Amino acid sequence: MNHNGSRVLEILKANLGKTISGETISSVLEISRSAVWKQVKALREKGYRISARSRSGYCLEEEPELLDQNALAEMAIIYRESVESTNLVAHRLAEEGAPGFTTIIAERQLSGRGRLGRSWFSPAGSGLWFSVIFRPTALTPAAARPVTLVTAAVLADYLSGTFKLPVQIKWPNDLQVGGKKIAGILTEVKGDLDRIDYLIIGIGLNVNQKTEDLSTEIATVATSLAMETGIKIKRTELLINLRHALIRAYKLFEEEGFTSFRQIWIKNNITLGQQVNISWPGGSLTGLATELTNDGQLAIKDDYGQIRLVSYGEVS
Ligand code: BT5
Repeated sequence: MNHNGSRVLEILKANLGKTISGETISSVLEISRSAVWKQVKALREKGYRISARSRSGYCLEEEPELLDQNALAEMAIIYRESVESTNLVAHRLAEEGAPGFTTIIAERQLSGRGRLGRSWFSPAGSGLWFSVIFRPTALTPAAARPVTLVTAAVLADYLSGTFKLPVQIKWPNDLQVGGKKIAGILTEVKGDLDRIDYLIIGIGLNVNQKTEDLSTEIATVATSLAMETGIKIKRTELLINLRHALIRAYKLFEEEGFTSFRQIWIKNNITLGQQVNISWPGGSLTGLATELTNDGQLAIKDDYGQIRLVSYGEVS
């Protein structure tokens, strides 16, 4: 943050919850009103919740809950204030030789990625946008496939237990509460058909967003932990705990396979037993989702009573 930025912030903090005019700030700091506005915009991008009213002025509504860089450094988690996508940074680090379980978190992503070229909204000050590098040594690409389901199972189990929320998995990688998306997973792989070089597991979890923070595109389909629990959550602590749970899970998955996670996935899912339509680039299928196989495929009983296995796609 530049000098003017920290001075504007200082004044807003000293007046927490109160509106102070742009004119006052500008005369105290001896900078122009447009310079004040510029700093306010920059602070907002960092995650400070500052309201602006055209006649009366600016108000820092509450102390922001920003990621604690020192605590993250102590846990060897790589922090960036703003990146295009943590998955992209993770790819770069992995190419440079970063060890397995290297984790990168950003306060904000400028072009957060979903699957199939979709985008992931990642504003500052509200979510956990992070990626973990996983370097399995004993897994073939085929055997590693369920890693996204393992991630979903661990997240659902951890979040339901910790926040007493019905966090449910929609096959394969959506986490929802009450039918609204709270988290998504994007797994990317580098390797060839026989061998994995590394996997990047990217997780986006909405934490402290309020209803008014959700951009219009996702306002009706998304939710956050704070919206569901009514409490403001310490993201740094949540990240450290989640990462711990995930790393333990990846080690176990590599040693023992998908079986124990399959049970957890099944316990927390909303897809099995439903009539579903699954689509993927180039095809689609309608039927009853009857089972999750040992290797993470979804078994669909189609209208002719035939069982078909699907390992990738979109459920509706
Ligand atoms: C996903 O894709 O759900 C995977 C999202 C992974 C995001 C993480 S953040 C850290 C890492 N770095 C990245 O660049 N990405 C990963 P998909 O199933 O394709 O869902 C995308 C759809 O979810 C969008 O088209 C929107 O409808 C919706 N969406 C976008 N942002 C959202 C948000 N913040 N909360 C809820 N839904 C959202």
